[in-house]
Amino acid sequence: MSRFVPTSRASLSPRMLRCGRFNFPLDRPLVMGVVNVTPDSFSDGGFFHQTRQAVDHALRLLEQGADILDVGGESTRPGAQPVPEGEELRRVMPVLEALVKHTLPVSIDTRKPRVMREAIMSGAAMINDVMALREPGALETVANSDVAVCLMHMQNTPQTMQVAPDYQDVVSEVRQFLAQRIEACEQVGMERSRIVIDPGFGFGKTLAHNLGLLRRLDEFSLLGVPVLAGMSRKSMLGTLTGRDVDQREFAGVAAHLLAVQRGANILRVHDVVATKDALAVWHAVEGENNNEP
Ligand code: HH2
Repeated sequence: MSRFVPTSRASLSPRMLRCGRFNFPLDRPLVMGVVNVTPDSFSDGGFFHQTRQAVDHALRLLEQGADILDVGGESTRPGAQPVPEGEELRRVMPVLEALVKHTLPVSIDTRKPRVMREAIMSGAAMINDVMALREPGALETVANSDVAVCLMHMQNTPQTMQVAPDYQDVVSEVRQFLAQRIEACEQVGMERSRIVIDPGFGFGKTLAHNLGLLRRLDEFSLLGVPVLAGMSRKSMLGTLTGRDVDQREFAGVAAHLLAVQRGANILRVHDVVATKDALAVWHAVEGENNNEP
């Protein structure tokens, strides 16, 4: 396969992600390991609910090769009930504090400005927001810091998003939304080198919408910031394979490799070992330093 990159695309390709005191080169896909400190997450709810278990799990994911950890204290699965601010802080802050002591890059998965603020003060490197900083005060909170942000698209709220997802053209509507959120960030002074976008697989989308987004994921790279893809263990994989949530690892690897082929820069996954192995093969064939005879 040709390794020629058209000039317009090459000049748009982000080279570096700035996350507080961490800088990630984007010359290979990064792996974000999921750490849910919740009793009710769809994928691993209750497994890592206590601080000690969550920290051990996070350290294990790092040993397995995760580049960044995404710690969340509120499930956003379809129909999930919102968690009060105090309870979310009680879940995530001790885990964050334990991890930053080891100088580890931690993302906090939250939509609440107060949780963002406290996390940033305690050394989080990134805020991952399924609301794309639309809650009042969220944009300013992140702008007044040096952390990175992941802006995710969601139609409606977790309570209602899967009732009747509706788009004329899912790819252009999601892309337009993300372009507007990038612009909102830039207007309050955030540099693009701190911004990541995510089409939000499963967040107000049918299977056909999810597949359309994956098929045309390369169109999101044209926005000029890194693209994150998160399909790990999601119901789209269950529908395609007929498998339960704890048996979707192989399907997840396939989906995420397809995303990388279409330009994804960050993969948000539960199964780090399998993802890293797949990326090692991908990199040997497609990476910049392959040993082409
Ligand atoms: N998916 C989930 C949660 N946060 N953040 C981003 N940026 N992209 C995603 O696709 C995404 C996300 C849902 O997965 P999980 O955390 O395993 O489940 P739950 O929300 O039930 O805790």
